[in-house]
Amino acid sequence: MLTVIIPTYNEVGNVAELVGRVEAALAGMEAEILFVDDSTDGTDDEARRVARTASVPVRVVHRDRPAGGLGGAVVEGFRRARSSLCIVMDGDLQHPPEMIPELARRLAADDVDLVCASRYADAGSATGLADAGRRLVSRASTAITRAMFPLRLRNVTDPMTGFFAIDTSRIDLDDLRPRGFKILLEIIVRTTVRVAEVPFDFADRFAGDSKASLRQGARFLHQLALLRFGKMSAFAAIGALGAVANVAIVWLLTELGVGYIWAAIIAAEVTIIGNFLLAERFVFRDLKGQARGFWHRFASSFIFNNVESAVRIPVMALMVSAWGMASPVATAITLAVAFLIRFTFHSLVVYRPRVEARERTTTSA
Ligand SMILES: Nc1nc2c(ncn2[C@@H]2O[C@H](COP(=O)(O)OP(=O)(O)O)[C@@H](O)[C@H]2O)c(=O)[nH]1
Ligand SMILES: [Mg+2]
Repeated sequence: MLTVIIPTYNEVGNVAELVGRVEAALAGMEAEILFVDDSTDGTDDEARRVARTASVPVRVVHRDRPAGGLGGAVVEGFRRARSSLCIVMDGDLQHPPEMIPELARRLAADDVDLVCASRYADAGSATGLADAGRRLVSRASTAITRAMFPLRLRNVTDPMTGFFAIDTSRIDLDDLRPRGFKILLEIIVRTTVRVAEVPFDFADRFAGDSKASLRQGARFLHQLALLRFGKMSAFAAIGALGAVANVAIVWLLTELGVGYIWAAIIAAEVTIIGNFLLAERFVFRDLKGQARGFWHRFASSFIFNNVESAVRIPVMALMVSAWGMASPVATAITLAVAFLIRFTFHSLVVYRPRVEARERTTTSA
């Protein structure tokens, strides 16, 4: 038995086509389709209408008070499903229903509890993301998220995908705090599921408009902050300490009669090295074992930080002179962006596991 859970919010133009393709994909399987609907456009009535002629059971749960948005709808679907084997997919046909049998088959092999359909695994693609801007946002937020959870997400290339198969008997639904769009991330980070991936091509929407928005983006950042404050804030604290040390060293050296330029260079390099050693000890301790050797890590971190400072200062100057931005604002923005890039680089590149280490853990997170 398999339950296909489809969260919907105003997808009235997609329901008939979707059910048609899902039922074709489910041919020969014992399965049901479960819509968890928060719409105001009659998607639920349309689903009930289509259900009458469908060849698989179609149930519709309409939530009058939609708690937790999309993530809340998915968890509601888990609770109401007749089967603990569930497939979650979007209601706009961006997730090809023809992949359902493959996901179900992979889940049935009992070495995994969760199978993600990935846009970013080797043969997958994300061309259905509306424009270059959305693609960039998706790529960047995926990289930052993977940087924040390098161990859990080691083998998960697309933690934001909404297309996955899961055995819900392997997780405790009460552990989840769904909010907004990213329920899969919530599951992977808050539970201890064994994860596998299959690639897929993210298609264009069949009908209607995307509900992703800046507001969803803000919720997502909030969710990330709640899920993991640890690593990133420790890294930030070390960075702040480094900034203070930098100023102190410049002061001390100039007091001792060293020229300002030399004092600044020495202070910068000393802080870069100091920050690296502190981050090794306090932030990335758990990743050291599987990463490359000390001198490799040191060299990549050292080079990165030097390039980063060399680039950051002219960029800041440009923002002030060419765009007329106030210099404290320009400084704050470049520092914030540089911080995110630096953290992502360290987590994903400097402490990247060696190939053998990665292969040893292909299915567990
Ligand atoms: N039940 C429910 N479904 C939602 C909500 N927001 C979005 N969805 C559904 O989640 C799926 C993905 O949303 P979509 O707008 O396509 O996001 P995008 O693919 O990232 O552009 C679609 O099936 C939406 O109808 C919500 O608040 N409640
Ligand atoms: Mg969509």
